[in-house]
Amino acid sequence: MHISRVSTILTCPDRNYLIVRVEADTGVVGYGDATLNGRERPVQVLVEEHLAGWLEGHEAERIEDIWQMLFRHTYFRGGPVMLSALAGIDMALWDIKGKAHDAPVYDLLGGRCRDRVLAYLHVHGRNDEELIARSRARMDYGCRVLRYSFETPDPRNPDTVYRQPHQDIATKERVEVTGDLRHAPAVWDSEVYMRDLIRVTHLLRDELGEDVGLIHDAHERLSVAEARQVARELEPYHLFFLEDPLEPLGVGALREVRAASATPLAMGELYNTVADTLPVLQERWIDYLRLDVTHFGGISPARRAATLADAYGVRTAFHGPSDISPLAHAANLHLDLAVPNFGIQEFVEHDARVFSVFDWKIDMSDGYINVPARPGLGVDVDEDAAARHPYTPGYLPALRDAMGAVHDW
Ligand code: GCO
Ligand code: MG
Repeated sequence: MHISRVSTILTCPDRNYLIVRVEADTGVVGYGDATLNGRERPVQVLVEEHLAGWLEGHEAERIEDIWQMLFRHTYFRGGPVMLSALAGIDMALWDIKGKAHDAPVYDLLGGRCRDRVLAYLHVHGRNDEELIARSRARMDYGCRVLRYSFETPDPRNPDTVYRQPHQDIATKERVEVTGDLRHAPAVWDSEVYMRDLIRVTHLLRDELGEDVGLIHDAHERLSVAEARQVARELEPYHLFFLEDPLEPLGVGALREVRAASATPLAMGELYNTVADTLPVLQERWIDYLRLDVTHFGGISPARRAATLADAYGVRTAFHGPSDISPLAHAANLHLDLAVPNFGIQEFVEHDARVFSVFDWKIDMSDGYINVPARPGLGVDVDEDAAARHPYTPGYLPALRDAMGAVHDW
């Protein structure tokens, strides 16, 4: 079975998704996700103009060989654009292999280590009442672990609200989809946020009790001193984990956050290569590795990194936001079933419009996802529907502090 054609589909049923489509000479078609939020077009050009031609004629089942060739051949390797392109190709090849052998990808990865997948959803509140009510609704739905975010009015300036990024679809106010960088940026004050974080976490524990796992994403907005303080002050509320207390390149400083507190830490959604994960694993600075399968080059390297993490007692918590498509979410779930050191799966529900393009239904009950036993990744793409939703440029918002200086978003 040889690759006969590689192409891309860029579609915006709700937000932008870049799909890589690989066709084999047997007629089997595989799809993979190559979406890089806000930078979709460079990835598309890379796949179509630089990689597709080389792939055509290659044996479709030699996934690792193809991956190594594409990764190393550039010489100037790495980075999110390159690795997202590779991820789209890698996922599509796993999809083809699964369809050709009539097997779900998790079976090709060694088979299921578990029957179902523990997942967490986002919950966002514009005020305390809403956050508590929405958390209770999630718990009534069966959720065992919640990732909470909230809004804090500036005590000195009531017109200003500090809020964390979130993708709580039900609020219909996702902070992560804006127009473009020319729009007035949001403002940020870490001191006000930190004070409120401790207050809100205390409130949630009080109101929701001990039987729900709590996750908070600091989204790389803190300094080392701030991260240390927050991790320590959150300790009494025993979070499931505190996510991204520091920006990824500042990993060395994680040692200090680790030393300051027993709060479990999670990191990894901005890593692109296995080598990026080494310091945090080797030093055991994190408890959960949060790779984004689409920005990490796909299923093949994510599997390698998970194996490495296992050796250091670190579990997986793959990134599952709505800015990657159901194809990537499916890839996550196949890995979740197959890796021994699975921890938890982030799961942001897509807007209903997304399913007009991606035919995929998962069943979540009692806080766990049951993965359908369909061949390949198990997601069908309606290419005509995709064509009806053309690409619409969109970017993440920008953040500035009270002095007008750029702040990590
Ligand atoms: C998360 C993430 C996302 C990112 C988004 C950026 O933990 O889910 O932080 O929400 O902000 O993927 O495009
Ligand atoms: Mg995050």
